[in-house]
Amino acid sequence: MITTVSTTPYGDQKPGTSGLRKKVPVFQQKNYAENFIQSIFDSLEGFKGETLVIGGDGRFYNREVIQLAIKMAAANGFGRVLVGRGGILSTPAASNVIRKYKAFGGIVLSASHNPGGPTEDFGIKYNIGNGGPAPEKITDAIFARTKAIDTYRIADVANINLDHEGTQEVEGMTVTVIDPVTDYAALMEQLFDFDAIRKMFAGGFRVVFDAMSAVTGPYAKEIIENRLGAPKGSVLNFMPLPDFGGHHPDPNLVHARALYETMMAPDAPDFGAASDGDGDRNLIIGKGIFVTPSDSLALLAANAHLAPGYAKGLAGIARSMPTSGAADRVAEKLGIGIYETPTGWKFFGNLLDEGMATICGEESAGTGSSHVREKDGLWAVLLWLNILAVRKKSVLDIVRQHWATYGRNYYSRHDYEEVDSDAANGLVTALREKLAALPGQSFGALTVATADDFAYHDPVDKSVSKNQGIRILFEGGSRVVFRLSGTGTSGATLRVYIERYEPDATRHDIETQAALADLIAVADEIAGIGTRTGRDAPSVIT
Ligand code: VG1
Ligand code: CO
Repeated sequence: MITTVSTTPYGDQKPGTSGLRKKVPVFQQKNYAENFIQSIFDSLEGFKGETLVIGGDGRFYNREVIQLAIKMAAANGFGRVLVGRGGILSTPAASNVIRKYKAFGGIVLSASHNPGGPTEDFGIKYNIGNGGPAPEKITDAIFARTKAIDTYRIADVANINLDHEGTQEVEGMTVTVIDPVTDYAALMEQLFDFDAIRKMFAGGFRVVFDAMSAVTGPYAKEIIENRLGAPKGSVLNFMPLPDFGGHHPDPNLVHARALYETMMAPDAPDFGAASDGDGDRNLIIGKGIFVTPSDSLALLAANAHLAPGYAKGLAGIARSMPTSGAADRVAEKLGIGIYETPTGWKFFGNLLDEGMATICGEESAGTGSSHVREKDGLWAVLLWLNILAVRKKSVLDIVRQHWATYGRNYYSRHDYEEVDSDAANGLVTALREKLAALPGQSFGALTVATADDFAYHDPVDKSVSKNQGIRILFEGGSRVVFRLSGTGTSGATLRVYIERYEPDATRHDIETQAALADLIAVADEIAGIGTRTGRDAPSVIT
């Protein structure tokens, strides 16, 4: 039986950089998840009888919302749901399933790298038929709908069994539970030279992959250990847990500290990597060297032709605006296009669909390609392994050689988390008011060349996205960028991105924060970070 239930709007269901993210107790309010899911369906057209993909990163509340989404999809007229066994699908795997089975779209349940558990974070995101996050036009429509919603539709049936593969029926709609790993692993086998990587492992190359008790565990076990033959035990923390073992599944130097220390030890393995809660981010650490995500993007682009899936070369590279310019130098040398987009993977979709870009990346540890429409943590790890298997050099040597060829972009991001929202907004407003007066002003040895609030003009659909981050460019090419996070769930998070280009190879060994010290001081001087936020240091430095 299908029921129509009366409801009232909450008013706070605005999708951020990557879907709607809130604390679990917020999602547990009466009709809260139902309102959002119905608002998604109400914002779409033409899905009668079509396929919807549903899956999530296995965090606390995943199963409950998957049950709701299936019952509501049936009541709203979808013809088929594909759902990962146990409700599990990593974000890139969900993107692949949507594309492979020509689904109308997908619902991905995750709060990515944020902690999980009864009082931690949850999230719902809608992906369109190309497998990527819904563009702003759709997320704006969803938000508008959440403010007006008065009913939702749901099938009044018992819970669906998610733990056995096979097909069931819910009010005329079929629900097929699929293995979450199979299709994804097959895609990776098409892109990379598994034989070469297998040989490298057989020759004693040591890899360690930390799945952080999150969704990539089953994928990494199957691919790295079973198919590529890395010794058992190479994949750590491979059991997805609803609370990620109480940790932040955030693959950075703070939350993946143990991996970092392993890789800096004298007897370190050859290659260390980690992924986040939903499997779309990556951390790459070689023996004795952490590779910044911006450098990793540039390196992967420069070497991608060594993997079978990219042997024909790249059409172009796209990076988010705050990501360092290291990839720009590679694009210039390859004679291909480089695109600068706002933060958030949804902005890469059009460039990938049109064949303008092949590889994309963000400074926040996201890298991916045209194989899916999400960033893809394991993909980045496998591309690195493929490159290492072909070049037969250490990560350190490869990175150094890259810097020697292209110069080094010193880069760091300073996050001020859980700052008072009014203080953070005040800081940004004051900065905006200052922008016009900044060019020509000097701060010590640094002179401002240009200052603006980044606006993106999508070359494909011609849409314009304004207020995407304040950037201050200095003469000589250094810059600082300020923006507020769109994924946080409490207070505001101010992100300050700092970059300096160093062409001189004799100066490639400076400690990063030291190399950026003068810019860090000027960022504070211009924005008044300390005085406005009351913080004397960032919460996280990456
Ligand atoms: C952050 C990152 C951004 C990324 C987004 C989603 O957004 O900065 O680069 O696309 O998270 O990634 P924000 O608005 O907090 O800066 V994930 O792995 O959380 O889906
Ligand atoms: Co993520």
